[in-house]
Amino acid sequence: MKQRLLFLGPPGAGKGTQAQRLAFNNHLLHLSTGDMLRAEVLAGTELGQQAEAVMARGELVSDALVLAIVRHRLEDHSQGWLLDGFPRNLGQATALDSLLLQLNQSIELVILMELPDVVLSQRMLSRGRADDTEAVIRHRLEVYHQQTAPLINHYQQLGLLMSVDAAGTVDEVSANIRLSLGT
Ligand code: B4P
Repeated sequence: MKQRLLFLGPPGAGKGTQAQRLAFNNHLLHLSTGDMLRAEVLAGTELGQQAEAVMARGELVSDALVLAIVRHRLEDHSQGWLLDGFPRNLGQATALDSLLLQLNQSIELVILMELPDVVLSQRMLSRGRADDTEAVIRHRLEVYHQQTAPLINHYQQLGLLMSVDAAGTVDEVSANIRLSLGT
């Protein structure tokens, strides 16, 4: 089993859902930038206050803020990890590459979860998180296609990308991932 993985894909594809399972079953550190940002918001920290309005609009929190959180967690952890929802643009991907170089680590696999926009919207609407209104969902999908989707090509060129069909039940998608990983 690979030890250093990224989960890439549009909002609502189930990255968080699947990353949590895979990390738990394989004793990997699960780092979700979305969860970490929501925890900061809940705790009312300065960082959380800065992130709250940006998340509510369906936009990306600043690279510097997100990087600070990830750096802190990776520096303290020398074993396997699974990054979920990070990087989300080319700037974050480049920053991650240099951080990993400093830590003498490298990405072993990028799992891309693929699902049509219409299904993504339905999933997010039924999830009902504060940032899951119709207008915000539409904007998050636009931001994904503009800023995050270029990472697909980036990791494909590096020979790290593995695509997985994210349609079906949670168990079916988990099975797709396990099959692709050969575990
Ligand atoms: P995230 O927390 O990363 O959330 P997400 O992309 O919306 O959802 P995910 O793909 O994880 O789907 P989930 O498992 O919940 O981001 C939230 C916000 O944080 C961003 O918009 C941004 O503002 C900010 N942010 C995060 N990272 C950032 C970064 N690096 N840089 C800048 N800003 C950042 O699944 C969705 C729903 O579908 C759930 O209800 C789930 O139960 C359901 N579901 C899952 N799998 C299913 C299945 N197979 N069938 C049916 N339902 C399913």
